[in-house]
Amino acid sequence: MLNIILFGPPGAGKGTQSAKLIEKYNLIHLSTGDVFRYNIKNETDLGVLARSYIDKGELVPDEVTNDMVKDFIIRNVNEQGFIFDGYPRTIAQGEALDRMLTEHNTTVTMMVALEVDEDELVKRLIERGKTSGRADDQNEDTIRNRFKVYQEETAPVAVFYSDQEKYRGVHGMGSVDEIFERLTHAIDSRSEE
Ligand code: B4P
Repeated sequence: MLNIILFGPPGAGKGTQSAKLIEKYNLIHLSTGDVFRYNIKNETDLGVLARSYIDKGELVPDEVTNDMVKDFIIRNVNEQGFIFDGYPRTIAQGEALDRMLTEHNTTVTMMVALEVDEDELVKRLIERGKTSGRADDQNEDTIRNRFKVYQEETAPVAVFYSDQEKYRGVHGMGSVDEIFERLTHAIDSRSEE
């Protein structure tokens, strides 16, 4: 299986690039953010819980997120591979993902990380907030809190995969197509090794 973690801070373009990557590599897309938003929209118990964290710019607790990912992997384990978009976001999630994949005799192939300046990120999120209806994009304090949480809890996940020699950073500024080309180059050069 080709299992790729698409990593980066809020607004880095993970969702945008995932949509293109799944088509090119025929992979299954798991965006934990999308699954939470679907549950929020449908007012499920998971949605009510997730909303109480997301609207403040906090992370949904690891146990809840990991159980959701576990179910998703079980349902799709016969596919060619996964793009994990926005997951793992903590070291505990990274460790859980490694365990879940090992149970299915597979592993994380690589992490590709979109590297984008914070000023550009804030600009993109505020712009998206004008049309997305997402409460977490509308308030600058919430956006700043998401960056703080990213630095404290999520950035260390890059080190976790770097230590396993699976990390590749990709410049995430420029047009969507330019960035896509950089990502595919990083992925293709890794799978040819
Ligand atoms: P996510 O849904 O993962 O979203 P994100 O980080 O805000 O955005 P992404 O990087 O996907 O950006 P996008 O392509 O849309 O997370 C939302 C929340 O859910 C989290 O804060 C957290 O609370 C919760 N959550 C999710 N996963 C979790 C987990 N594993 N554990 C715990 N909690 C979790 O791009 C952003 C904008 O930029 C778009 O408007 C896009 O059009 C624009 N854009 C993209 N590429 C561009 C480019 N090249 N140039 C200019 N604009 C660009």
